Amino acid sequence: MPNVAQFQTRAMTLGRSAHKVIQRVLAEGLAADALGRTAQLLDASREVLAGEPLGRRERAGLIEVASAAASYFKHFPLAPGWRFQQAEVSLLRDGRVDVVFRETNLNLWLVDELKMGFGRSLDAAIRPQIERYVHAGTEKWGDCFMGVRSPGCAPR
Ligand SMILES: [Mn+2]
Repeated sequence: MPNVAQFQTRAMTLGRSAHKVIQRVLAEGLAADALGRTAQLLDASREVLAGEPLGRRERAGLIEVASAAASYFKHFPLAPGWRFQQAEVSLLRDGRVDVVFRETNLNLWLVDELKMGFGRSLDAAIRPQIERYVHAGTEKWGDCFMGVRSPGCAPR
């Protein structure tokens, strides 16, 4: 029976892995058809988890990561015209944002700060981080900055 610390370590590994899967699939472009998307998410999850060994219940972990990433693409699609710009962007001295998107016609910018786990976007602990990113994005892009989304990505 794993203890609480082991569960937390596993949750952090799964969260970090889901971030990487989402960033990778955004960079390569999400497959247009449902079957292609499933294969793409599972392949990316398998490759990312190869570098993040879980030690136990690896197959369950693979499905959790792929499902969390799938929930991001299902629930947080971008409007037409928006494009992935870059992952792991240093907006601040003390942190990097997970994803930056750009709308090229109007030169607009948007930041996603991904959160693993359903409902975590509403956690009070996340607010100061999001507020720092809102401030930093406004300094960098001014009126062209649309804000920060904090998508809660969970297997669901
Ligand atoms: Mn994040």
